[in-house]
Amino acid sequence: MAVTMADFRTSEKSWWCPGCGDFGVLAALQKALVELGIEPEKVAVVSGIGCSGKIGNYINSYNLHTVHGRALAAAQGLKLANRELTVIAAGGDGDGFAIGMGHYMHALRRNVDITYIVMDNMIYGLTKGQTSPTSEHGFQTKSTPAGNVERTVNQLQLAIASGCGFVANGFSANQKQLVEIIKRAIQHPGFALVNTYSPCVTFNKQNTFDFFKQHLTNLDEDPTYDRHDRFAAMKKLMETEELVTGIVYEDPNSVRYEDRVAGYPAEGIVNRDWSVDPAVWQKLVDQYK
Ligand SMILES: Cc1ncc(C[n+]2csc(CCOP(=O)(O)OP(=O)(O)O)c2C)c(N)n1
Ligand code: SF4
Repeated sequence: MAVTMADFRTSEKSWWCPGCGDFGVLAALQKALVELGIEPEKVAVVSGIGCSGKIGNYINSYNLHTVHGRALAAAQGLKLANRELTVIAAGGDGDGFAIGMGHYMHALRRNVDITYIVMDNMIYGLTKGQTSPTSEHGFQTKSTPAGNVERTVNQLQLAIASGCGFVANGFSANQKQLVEIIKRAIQHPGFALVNTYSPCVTFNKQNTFDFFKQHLTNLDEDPTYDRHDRFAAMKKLMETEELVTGIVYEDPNSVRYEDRVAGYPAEGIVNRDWSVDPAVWQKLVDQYK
């Protein structure tokens, strides 16, 4: 029987503030999975810590809520052991580009076949509004009353520079486009980054839904834009200060980590026979008596 949106809903009451951009990202992910016809028991969502990290609670699938900044490490391991699962890593800009930055860099170059959805609100939501690595230069918060003195992380440029074969940017208010982006990201062979502008309506009064509506350039509206051209993608990101939506770069020749490791079992480690001969097991146990 075909999967429906109801299959991916949970009974958990949402913790998010009314109007939070993360609702749109959750709905887009559920819709993308439905449209791809993937069953809930074939999906694992691995999230980090933050308001965004709660996404796993609201989607009926396998869920792993990891510690801060470690979603990618856990998600890659999970995928390598369970090759038949669709693995989605998810979290915030703070989770991914501050404490998780080391893992982000290496996941980009490793190219394990997972989809990474970042709910980018340019602030730390859960801890009540401090600057994050994507906060604008000069952005005032309670902890930076004189304005953010640090420069922002260009996470999309970093992704392309590090060899990522699928780089997209969504906007949680543009459901139609976000669903298409996530579907394509899941189908992409290798690591797929879906950064998504997902406004925090409670703590970020600068980068609001209206701000993004006014400033975003939609790449789908430019028929001349070639998403397979890595240099053009980089140029576009620099010109727009990463305020774009759509698939920014897609490598048609991406080869997954799994396919670059000689002899890597196609069926996944979890499917191997792990049973142990009772006599061998007893011998092992006896060694520790
Ligand atoms: C090791 C560790 N350091 C710090 C924290 C505190 N902390 C929790 S969530 C968070 C940042 C959340 O911001 P972001 O990832 O942007 O997610 P959002 O809440 O905005 O969705 C921080 C610093 C923590 N939980 N664990
Ligand atoms: S604090 Fe911000 S990011 Fe967190 S749930 Fe509320 S609106 Fe969303």
